[in-house]
Amino acid sequence: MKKSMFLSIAQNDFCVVLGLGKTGESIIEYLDRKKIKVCGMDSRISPPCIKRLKKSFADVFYCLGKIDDDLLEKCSLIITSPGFEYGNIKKKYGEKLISDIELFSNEVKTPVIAVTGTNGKSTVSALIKLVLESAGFNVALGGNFGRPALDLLKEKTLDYLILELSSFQLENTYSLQPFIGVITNISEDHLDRHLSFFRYKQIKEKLFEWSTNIVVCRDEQWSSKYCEAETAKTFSINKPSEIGFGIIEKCNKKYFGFDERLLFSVEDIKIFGEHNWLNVLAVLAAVSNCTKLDACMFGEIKKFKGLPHRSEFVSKIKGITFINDSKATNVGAAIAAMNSFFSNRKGVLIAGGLFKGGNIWQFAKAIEQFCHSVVLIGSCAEKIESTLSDSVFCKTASSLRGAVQEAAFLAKAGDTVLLSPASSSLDMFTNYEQRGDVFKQAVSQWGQNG
Ligand code: UMA
Ligand code: ADP
Repeated sequence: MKKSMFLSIAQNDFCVVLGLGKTGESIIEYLDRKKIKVCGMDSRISPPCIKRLKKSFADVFYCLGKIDDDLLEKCSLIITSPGFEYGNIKKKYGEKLISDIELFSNEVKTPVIAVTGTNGKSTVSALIKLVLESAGFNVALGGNFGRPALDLLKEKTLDYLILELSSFQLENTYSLQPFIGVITNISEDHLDRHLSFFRYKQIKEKLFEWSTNIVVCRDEQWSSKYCEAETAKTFSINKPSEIGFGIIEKCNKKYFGFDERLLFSVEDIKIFGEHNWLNVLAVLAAVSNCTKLDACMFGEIKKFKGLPHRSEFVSKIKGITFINDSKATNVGAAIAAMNSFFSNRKGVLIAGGLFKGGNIWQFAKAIEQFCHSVVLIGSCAEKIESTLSDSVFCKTASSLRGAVQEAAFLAKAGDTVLLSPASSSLDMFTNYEQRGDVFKQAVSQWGQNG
């Protein structure tokens, strides 16, 4: 069912905006432009954007440090930020609860390329942007990538709008109709909030129901029914099927390919690991819906060095390579990284943090397969440790700096030390960026002091 509740808001009604971070700020700005009365609400006494909000939107009523049920009851519409954990509010007021993406969907005129999935969203979104720009298209990128979707509506004369979407942003969205919907992959994540994998997967899959064209991975268990669709462009780590993108092996070399055609060698790209081959294939499949693929676009993909904190090379010191994969906040991402960096030689993993749910046994099995040692940090350290057998040497550390010291001590020349936590950073850091930065500083300090 599609909802356009926003369109029926009367002049004297008011809306409640839940969460006063970046998204909340963009919603208030949008509603202010529409001259709609707003109450901004946040469970925090001093949410991140409050000073700027009070200055720019002095007429707005701000309810801070609590969630006021009376106001929720009286308002005509509740617009929620992705990070706001609404729990019972959804049960009680679900009929009038929407996301910022729903507001965006009611207004956007530019064709949208929507990218979701458990891992690879940001890499795929950033690459689609670069490739389309190299072909002369005017594009903007936002959503979970950082710039709130409503902010993107200010951009004029765009050919495409690329929207990275998290499950939180898809959840209370009903009217989005993307020109292209991409799902990179689906594995267990955010189970602390969605409670079951079934529910999480269902939310992600909604994107395909809404999209005119879809880009789908053939290697996923859930995806076969979508691969058959006429509107589908498919990709796989295996040989391309009749209609799809894939990896072709010829004379012991591997190539990105489409049907029988070789496009370019996997060795030509700078981003590391087979998971990034899949990301490149998803980008090629998505862009092929907009225009004919050409050598200039391939050149752009080859040049791309990757985003910070994703399988990022930090340095090689005393023969030990250090990789920062702080953005790997779930089990699937960390396994993909281990598979990339440790498949030829076992290494040292630094993992742990705030566990969001997922298959911890599968994680332990991968650690045993790929690592000779692991250093654990954060609130889930003990939980991970208890699942590991004696086949892997395990240490815990009380800080990431300490973990780097331990890992460097355990590594031999020729080894790789990989930070790929499989957990969110929020028990020890402000965000994954801060965690990655601390890792890089600790590595550099170890290099100086030994
Ligand atoms: N919070 C409270 N009380 C409130 C409201 C929020 O404590 O009343 C806390 C939440 O627990 C949350 C934090 O505040 O941890 C931020 O929540 P928010 O929705 O206000 O965050 P924004 O600043 O608006 O940023 C959000 C996305 N954040 C989340 O989904 C947690 C950003 O994605 C996104 O870039 C931005 O909107 C613009 O669209 C970040 C993210 O971590 C990168 N996303 C998760 C991920 O990628 O795994 C989903
Ligand atoms: P997202 O935006 O979905 O979090 P990113 O592109 O930021 O994805 O990558 C986050 C992490 O996920 C990377 O650091 C890497 O460990 C892992 N990753 C990236 N692409 C894939 C993929 N296609 N499959 C599995 N894991 C991936």
